[in-house]
Amino acid sequence: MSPKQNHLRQAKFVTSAPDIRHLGEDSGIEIAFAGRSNAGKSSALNCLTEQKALARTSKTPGRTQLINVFAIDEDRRLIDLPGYGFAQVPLEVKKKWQASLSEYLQERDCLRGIVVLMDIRHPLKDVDMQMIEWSVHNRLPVLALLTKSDKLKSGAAKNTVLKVRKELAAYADLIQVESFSSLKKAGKERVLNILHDWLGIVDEDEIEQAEQ
Ligand SMILES: Nc1nc2c(ncn2[C@@H]2O[C@H](COP(=O)(O)OP(=O)(O)OP(=O)(O)O)[C@@H](O)[C@H]2O)c(=O)[nH]1
Ligand SMILES: [Mg+2]
Repeated sequence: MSPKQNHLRQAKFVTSAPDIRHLGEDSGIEIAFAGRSNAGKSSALNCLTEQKALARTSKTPGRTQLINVFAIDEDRRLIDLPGYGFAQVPLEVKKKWQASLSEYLQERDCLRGIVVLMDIRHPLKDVDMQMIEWSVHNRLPVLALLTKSDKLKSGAAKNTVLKVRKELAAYADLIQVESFSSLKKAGKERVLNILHDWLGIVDEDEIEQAEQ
């Protein structure tokens, strides 16, 4: 069932942090969007929050080099993480942002789930597997989101989803796999359901029913 109200629409930009010391208090709930550069993280955030330019998107990989924080309300935040695994960036810059990324993942207690975004045409690269295995190791739920599904015919896209599910079957208790297109808004409802669930947002209707 889809959430009647998309609470992500309330998301507002809070800050761009170079490292976790510049983030706000480690309380409430955070959901992080991670993935290789150019995977479509910022585009997905804009699509899911129904805001055209909340997160900056770019044709140039490596655009998001800071930890961008978007608040939904006082207790809930979405985090746009710097893209990983992009080679054509000066080594010093790359090292610095990989360090802030791994620090965020290791130390942020309020992190409740990670969306690992992968271009549906190139899923499960080594760096993606590292991210997924790290999350599973830390018992953190993962949504493996196969982005830019509009680039494949629907049969091919479905096959890729099935293939990726099969490859990640060992971690099925913690991992969900979905296809997604920011361009076509495909898969949006399913993703919103998962994120509302992680954020602990329950439909008011459901609460009423439970109380009766
Ligand atoms: N066709 C298509 N293109 C997309 C989709 N999502 C993103 N793109 C394009 O892919 C490119 C990268 O998108 P971004 O959202 O900036 O990617 P990112 O993961 O935030 O990249 P970094 O910030 O560099 O890590 C842009 O040119 C987007 O327009 C999609 O669903 N379909
Ligand atoms: Mg980005």
